[in-house]
Amino acid sequence: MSAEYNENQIQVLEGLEAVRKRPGMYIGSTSAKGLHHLVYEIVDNSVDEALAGYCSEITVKIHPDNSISVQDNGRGIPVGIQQQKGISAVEVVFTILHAGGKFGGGGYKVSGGLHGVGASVVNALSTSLTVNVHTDGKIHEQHYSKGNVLSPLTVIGDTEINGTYVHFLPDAEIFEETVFSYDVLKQRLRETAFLTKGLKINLIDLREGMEQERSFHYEGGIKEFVEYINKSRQGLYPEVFYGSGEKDGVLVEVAFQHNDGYAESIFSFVNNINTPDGGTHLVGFKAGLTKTLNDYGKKIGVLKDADKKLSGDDVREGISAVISIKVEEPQFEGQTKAKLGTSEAKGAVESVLSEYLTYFLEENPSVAKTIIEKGMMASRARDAARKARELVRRKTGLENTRLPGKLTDCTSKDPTECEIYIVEGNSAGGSAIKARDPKTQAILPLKGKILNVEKARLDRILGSEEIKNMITAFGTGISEDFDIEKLRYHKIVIMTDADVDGAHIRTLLLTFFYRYMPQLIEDGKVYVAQPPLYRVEKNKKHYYVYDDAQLEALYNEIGRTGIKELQRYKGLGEMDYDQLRDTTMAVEHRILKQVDISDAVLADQIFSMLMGDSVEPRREFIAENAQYAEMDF
Ligand code: TSJ
Repeated sequence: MSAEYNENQIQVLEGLEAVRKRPGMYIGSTSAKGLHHLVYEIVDNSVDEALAGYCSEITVKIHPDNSISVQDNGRGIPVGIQQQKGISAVEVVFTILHAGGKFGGGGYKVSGGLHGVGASVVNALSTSLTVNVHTDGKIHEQHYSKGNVLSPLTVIGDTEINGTYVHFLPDAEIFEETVFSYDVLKQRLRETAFLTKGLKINLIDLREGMEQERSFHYEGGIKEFVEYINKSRQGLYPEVFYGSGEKDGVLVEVAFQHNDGYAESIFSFVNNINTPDGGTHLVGFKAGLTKTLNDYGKKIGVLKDADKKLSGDDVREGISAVISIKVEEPQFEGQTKAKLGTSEAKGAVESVLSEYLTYFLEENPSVAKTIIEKGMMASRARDAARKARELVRRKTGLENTRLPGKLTDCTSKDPTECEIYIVEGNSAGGSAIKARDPKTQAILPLKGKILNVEKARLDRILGSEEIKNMITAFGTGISEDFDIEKLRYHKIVIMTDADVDGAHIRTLLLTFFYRYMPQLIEDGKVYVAQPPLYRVEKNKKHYYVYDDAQLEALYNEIGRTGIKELQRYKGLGEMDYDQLRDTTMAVEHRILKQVDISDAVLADQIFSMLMGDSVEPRREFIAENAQYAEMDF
């Protein structure tokens, strides 16, 4: 190793040591989420190359040792010496913090992970990383470990292709989870492919017994994304609207199609990053849609009177839409940086949408009429719902705080320490009442299945006894009336049986929260209790086991012989109340899973696929996503 390399090494350690010390600051967490983030950081570099027009295919492989390789057919990271640092651009990319992609002339960096930190962070957090650059007929290779340079960039052979290949093994000392999920990567890579029209992305799992592969390639881009979102629903018209353009340095793409449902599914992205909290681009979309449709309705004479104007909610009933913008230095706001603040984005999206939509409506008058009529129906239904809500409010005291008879409330009145357990069935409700801490834990039993809210409008939903009980117990109201400040319990815990019915009820509840009290989920107030699946007894010791993998692990630990008892709990009702307390409810022992819809696309897919009317996509979806068949969020 040459003297220069020793010097480099010191420099490297200075920068990347910080990454190894506080990985969470750079990749969000060291959980499975952070682990998968590494892949996106690398893939985003290839996506940039595709956006610059030089790359058409990316292949991601999960290797048998849970390492990942990413290969593209772009120009290859420049191998020449970079003036400023005196080392190759390749080495800059992998050893200098924040250097990812921002060198050389030409293409600007538009893609990037949530934290936008790039390849050097992945390098710092990998026990080994190898890069191969195929360019000008030569293969150049360099090896690293934990951010350190192990060898100089070396020509190792000849090649006829161009591109970059990166292979890395995440450091098991850094990550709590080191096993990649094919399904998680699949979901994200599909989304990336939708957002990058024409780019082909392959995902290949090479792990033994898990061999599978998928390829995503959408010539229609976000237009096909909208078709995908609407796959399980009935489109109101055959065409998907699409518009694209540039204004004030903001590249805009929008696509939408209405379906015969009532829910609004709008997904927005900035530089290929999902913005679940929306922001200025979403505001621009909503404004443009409402205005353009009202203007058109007025022009054709159906929305003449001022009182017939459609509201934003009316024109968005049953809409599935994707907004994708690209802007050079996006400003993000809010706690989780998931909301776009860039002010030019509003005007840019609004003007691109208005221009293309006006033209689209003129060209497709029958589609235009369908959309306007849907909006008018929504408007009438909203009036009816308002009246129904007022009626319900008066009749049931949704507004005053008369609590439902079925609720066994806790004694504390401090919402921050209060929890409500929503329990499947009256008998389990009885055990839960005995198992709870009466000071902080309230119990609300649910009778059977609640109404499927995806298939009903608000007036009918509010007719359901189970739903009314929940709303009054929570104290928040719903939809436009929802007020999180009034929430009486800061933890809402869904506790259902560990079987298919339990999973169904859980999904129905989550659908209801997602559609009518989304802030509950956004603010992390909703949890799923994890009752054990088995109780194992051996040598007078007993063990609670939460899944089959854990059972296998326990057998490996204590052996299979001499087991006195193996009880499989089919439902909460089979547990004694003290077992229920010790395993599932007692704060010091229980496992609660916080419900998280940051991956809104996935959540929406699950809800609509599992709830919607179309049987075939549902069957297909369940077959493809076995873990969601158990509806495990
Ligand atoms: F960053 C990285 F190392 F993680 C990485 C980068 C990983 C992978 C799989 C691919 C890439 C990558 C980088 N693919 N393509 C590129 N392209 C460039 O770096 C590049 C090439 C040429 C020019 C130029 O101006 O001539 C500019 C750039 C940014």
